[in-house]
Amino acid sequence: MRLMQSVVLVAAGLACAAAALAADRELNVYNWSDYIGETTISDFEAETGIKVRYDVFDSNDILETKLLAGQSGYDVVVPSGNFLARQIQAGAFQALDKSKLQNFDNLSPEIMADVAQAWDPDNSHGIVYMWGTTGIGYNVEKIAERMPDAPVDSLRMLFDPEIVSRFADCGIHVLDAADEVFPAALAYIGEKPDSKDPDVLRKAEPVLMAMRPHIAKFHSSEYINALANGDICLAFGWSGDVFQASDRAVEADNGVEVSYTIPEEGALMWMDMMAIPVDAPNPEAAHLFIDYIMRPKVIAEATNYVYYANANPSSDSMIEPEIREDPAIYPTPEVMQKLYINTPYGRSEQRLINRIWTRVKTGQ
Ligand code: N2P
Repeated sequence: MRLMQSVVLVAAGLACAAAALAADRELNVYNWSDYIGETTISDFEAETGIKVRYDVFDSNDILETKLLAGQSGYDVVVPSGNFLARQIQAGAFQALDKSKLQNFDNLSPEIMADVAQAWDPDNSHGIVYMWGTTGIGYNVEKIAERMPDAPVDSLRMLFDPEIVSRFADCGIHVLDAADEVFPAALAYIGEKPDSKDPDVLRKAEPVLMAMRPHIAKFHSSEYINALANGDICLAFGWSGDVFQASDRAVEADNGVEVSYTIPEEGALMWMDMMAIPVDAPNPEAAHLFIDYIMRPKVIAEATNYVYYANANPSSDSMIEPEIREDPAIYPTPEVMQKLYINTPYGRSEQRLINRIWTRVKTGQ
């Protein structure tokens, strides 16, 4: 009898150890869609033997809902800086163990200092994965047909009803990201884009409502294929996504030409940060992955594939010159002057934004 019991106990112990080992060899990553190199994940798996479960989202709000509910099951997540800041406050992340991040010093000290100042004091919770701008993507031919002198590098394309109405028939998408569209509407009327003043925030509503009847869809990822296929002619979207649309059209050889501009009134410069949830099942593998991402070759390949800038100057020499030298991807100091960042809304401001945004999207 005793012998039987010990056999059962030993067997159970072995099963537990095997399960723990399997968990050690698994990594759960939650990243933006269309936002990683072609072989980044498979290369990491081949090198480490760690199996990656890779899920995607297209909205900070969706990521935030999962994170704040807890037990997301993810080891690595990628919120934008403004969301990271308030999620740190909410205790959603563990501090990074820098002793496990040998490649941390590859990151630009200037960019990391900006990040520390704006969102993540001491850079204790996140590393910059990639960054970009929010601007205007358009179908060159369809816009020119409808308005030969269209102000393609101005927010008037979206917020001037006389102008935006001319493109409604060929299809317009706008990001479903209130924290990016409100600052743009405020920039358009000459207000501070990152304003937290409720009276100023309310001024965005009529601007957005005037645009609303002409918008086919508020969505944050469908516009890539829609632009590439010629199904829409205008999008308020993310820089690299628009370049990917242009690339897909070239590959399809369908005669569609897609272009991107940073509006002259200013544009949001956002940064997406890799961080480790406080309840991550496998923080060890998360650190391995984040360190791997900061290798110059790995991040250069990702930048080359998705057309987003990274914060790792040691990767510069491996980036395609057409990307590294494009001021819409790596802005020159002159373009940089036009860019602004955003910081988190407080609770009551967020409620106000949500209410207005729902009205805008439903058109009521
Ligand atoms: C990638 C989207 C870029 C992230 N499809 C925007 N923060």
